[in-house]
Amino acid sequence: MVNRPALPGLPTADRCLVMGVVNVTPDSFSDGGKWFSADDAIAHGLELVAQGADIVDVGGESTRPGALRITEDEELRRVAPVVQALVQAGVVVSIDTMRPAVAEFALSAGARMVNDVSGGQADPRMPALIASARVPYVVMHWRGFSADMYGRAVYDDVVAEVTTELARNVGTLVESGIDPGLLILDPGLGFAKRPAHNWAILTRINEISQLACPGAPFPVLVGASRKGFIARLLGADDDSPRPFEQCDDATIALSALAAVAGAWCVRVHTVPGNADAVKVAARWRQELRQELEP
Ligand code: PMM
Repeated sequence: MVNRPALPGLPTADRCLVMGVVNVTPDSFSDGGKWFSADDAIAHGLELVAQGADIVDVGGESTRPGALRITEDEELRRVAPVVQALVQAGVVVSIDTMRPAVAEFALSAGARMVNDVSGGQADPRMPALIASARVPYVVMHWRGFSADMYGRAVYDDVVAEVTTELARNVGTLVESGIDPGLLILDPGLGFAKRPAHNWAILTRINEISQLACPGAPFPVLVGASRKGFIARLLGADDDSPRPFEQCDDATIALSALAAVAGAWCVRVHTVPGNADAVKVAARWRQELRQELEP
């Protein structure tokens, strides 16, 4: 099953896309502080593109578990120069924000898509902005802000509940006037999810895509890169998780698996190995298709 619609303003390819992450934050989950100055963040975004990223996702607010929110002014101060410079350099920029004012600024500066980890639930003004801007919009599965998200990581059947909750949210967004053809779904790996929940979801990406609502099948974005469930899997015998920056090879393995399973895009912190992985996956899928043809 291929979910690679042409989304306005975004690149198309006969493979899963690669979204490189630029976190302009002092405290992000896995790379906090590394690209906190605008100059470092811009240079990093350009490097990701040179290495093969199709899209660069710029975010100013950390969503690591337990993170407290920053002000809108601070978020804008962090991302504005980075978005502007990357757009001017011709980069396809995605803005990672839950705030309509930040999204609006980034879009006016030339960003092509909005990646909202709350899927419009953090700020009720976001859906109206997206409806009028008519840009691709990432709707991630989200149960609440990072400060206390693990308290909400309770599921009987995680895939059924994630798909039901995403479908409900998609319904609300479409009622607000958003074209369902512009929606990209994301299961929200690590967001109010324990390791076992993330693994269950990863093996059933297709069910996220095939949500029972108008617009399906949806393109699916997978953000597994350097997440804690990988660090736990690869941890030492004493149960200590492996450091995040040593989880990049496993992230590459997951990118290949997600791409073979039909993911539209993988969101990653390092690009070269992931860019290779999605090409390998595309070739794999081509072979599978040929086998199916009479
Ligand atoms: N994860 C993070 C931030 N933004 N956006 C989407 N769509 N999906 C994700 O999984 C996601 C995201 C947190 O990871 P980071 O702070 O290490 O970038």
